[in-house]
Amino acid sequence: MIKRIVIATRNRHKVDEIRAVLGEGYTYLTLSELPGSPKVVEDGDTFVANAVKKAVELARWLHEQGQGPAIVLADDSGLAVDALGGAPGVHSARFAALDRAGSENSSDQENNLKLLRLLANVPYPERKARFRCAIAVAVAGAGPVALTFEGACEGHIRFEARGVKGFGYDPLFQPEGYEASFAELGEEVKNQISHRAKALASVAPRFRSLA
Ligand code: ITT
Repeated sequence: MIKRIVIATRNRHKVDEIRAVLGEGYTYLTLSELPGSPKVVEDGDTFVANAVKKAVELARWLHEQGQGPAIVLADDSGLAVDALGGAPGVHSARFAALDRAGSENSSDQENNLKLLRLLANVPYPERKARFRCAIAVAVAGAGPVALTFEGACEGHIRFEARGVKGFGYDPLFQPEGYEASFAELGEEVKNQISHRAKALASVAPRFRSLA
C-alpha cells in the first residue's frame, strides 16, 4: 500500500487537522515542501470541483517530476450561511477580497469582520450555518481521476469572535450542541466533529484499493 501522502495545500492548519485524523502511519508532504508545484486556480462552482482540480493537477505534476508513488489528497472547504443564501461558500478564503480588485485571498480577520457586518441585525435562530469540506484523492501516475469524500458540520454564527485556536471562521462558528466556538473548543473536539474530520473518516479505508 502507498504510504506517502502529498497534501495539496499551503494551509498549515488543514495539514495539522488532516494528519491528526489520518494518524501517523504515513509520510506526509505538503506544497510548502514542493517548490515549483503548480498554482491551481480555484474557479470551480463547488467544493468537490475545486478539490478534484487541486488533487489531479498536483498528481499530474508529481508524475511528470518522476517522483515515486504517492497518494495526493486535496481539501476544498468553506462556510455556508443560510441568511446569506449560502455565502461565502466556495469564496470563503477570499470573502472580503471580493469587494476589491485583484485575485488574492483576504485575511481571516477581514473575512470575519465582513461576516459580522452582514449579519449585524440577524437574530441568533436565523444565524444558522455549516462548514462544508470536500476531499479529493488522486494517485500520481494514475491519470486525471479522483475519489471524492464530503463532510459537513452544522452550527450558528456567533455575535462576536471568541477563542484563538484553529483558523478561518473558527472564532465565529459555534457547532451544534456546544456553547463555545471552534476556536475555543480546540483541535481535540474539532477533529471529532468537524466537516473535515467527517470527510476524512471514510478516506483511509479506501487507500488500500488505490495501491
Ligand atoms: P488551500 O487552497 O491551499 O488548501 P485555503 O485556506 O485557501 O488553502 P480553501 O480554498 O479550501 O483553502 O478555502 C477554505 C477557506 O474556508 C479557509 O481559508 C477558511 O476561511 C474557511 N474554512 C474552511 N475550513 C475551515 C475550518 O475548519 N475552520 C475555519 N474556517 C474554515
